[in-house]
Amino acid sequence: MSPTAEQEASWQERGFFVIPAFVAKALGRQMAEETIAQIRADPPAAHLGMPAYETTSGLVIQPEAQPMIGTIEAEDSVSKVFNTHLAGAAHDFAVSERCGDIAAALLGGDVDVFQSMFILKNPGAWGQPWHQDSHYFNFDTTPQIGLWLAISEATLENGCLSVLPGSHRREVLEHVTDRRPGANQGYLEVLNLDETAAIPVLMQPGDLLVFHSHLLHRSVDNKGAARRLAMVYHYAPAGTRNLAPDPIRAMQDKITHWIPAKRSAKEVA
Ligand SMILES: O=C(O)CCC(=O)C(=O)O
Repeated sequence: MSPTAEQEASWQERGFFVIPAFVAKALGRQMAEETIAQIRADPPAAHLGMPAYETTSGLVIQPEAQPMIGTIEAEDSVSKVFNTHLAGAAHDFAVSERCGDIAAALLGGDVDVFQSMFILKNPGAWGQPWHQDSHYFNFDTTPQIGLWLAISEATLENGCLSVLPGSHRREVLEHVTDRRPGANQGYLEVLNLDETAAIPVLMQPGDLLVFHSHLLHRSVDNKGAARRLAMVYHYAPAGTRNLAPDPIRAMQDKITHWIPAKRSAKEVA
C-alpha cells in the first residue's frame, strides 16, 4: 500500500500524514494485551530502582521515573516497552507488506524496521518534550521514518502528540536533557523553539501517523482518567550503519534490532 499523491504531498510539505483506520481496533488491542502480559510476567516491582530492565524474551521495559498514584497492575507504572517488533502481533504488523510499502515508498529501496516502542502514557504520566527522533539515531543515513499507531484515542486531554509542520526540513537541532526534575530517563528537549505553528494530532484507535524523523514533535501530559496507548516503529534503509561510539552504541544496541521490512527482490540463497 503505497502512499497516495495527497499523502506524498503532505510528507513533502509538512513532514507527516495520518492514515485513518489503518488497522482494526482489535489488532491494536491484541498488541497491547500481548505486551501487557509480558510486563505482568516480569513486573517493575522485581527491578526496583532500575531505570530500565530486559526481560528474558528480549523486551526492554522502562518504568515511569516517578511513582504513579493509584498503581494497581504492573503496567500502571510502566512508561515504555522497547523491542516489541521482535515477536507476536506487534512484529507481524511491523513487517507487514502495508507498513513495508509505506516506508519503502518514502525512503526508497529496501527498508528495515529497527526500533519499536509500546507507549502506555498512564493517567498522570508526563508528556515528552519537543524533540526530533533523528537526534537519537547516530546513523550514516537520514531520515528515518516513524509509524505511530494509535491503540487508544489520542486527545488533548490524554496527551496526544503535537507536531511542527514543515520542521522536517530543519537540520537535527541541539537537544539537552529534559530539565524537569523527575522526568523519565532518555527524555531530551530542544530549547527556545517557536512553537506557534504547532498542531495537535488527534487520533482514533487504528489510525496511523507517518512522520519524518527530523519533524519536531512532543506529547503533553495525560490529564485524563484512562491510558493513552500507542505502538511506535522506526524504519531506515537496509544496510544503514550506526556510527555511535561506545558506550552509547552498546546502550542503543539493546533497543535497536534490524529486521527486514521490505525487499525489492527475493534474496537468492
Ligand atoms: O507518544 C508519546 O507520548 C511520545 C512519543 C514520541 O515522541 C516519539 O515516539 O518520538
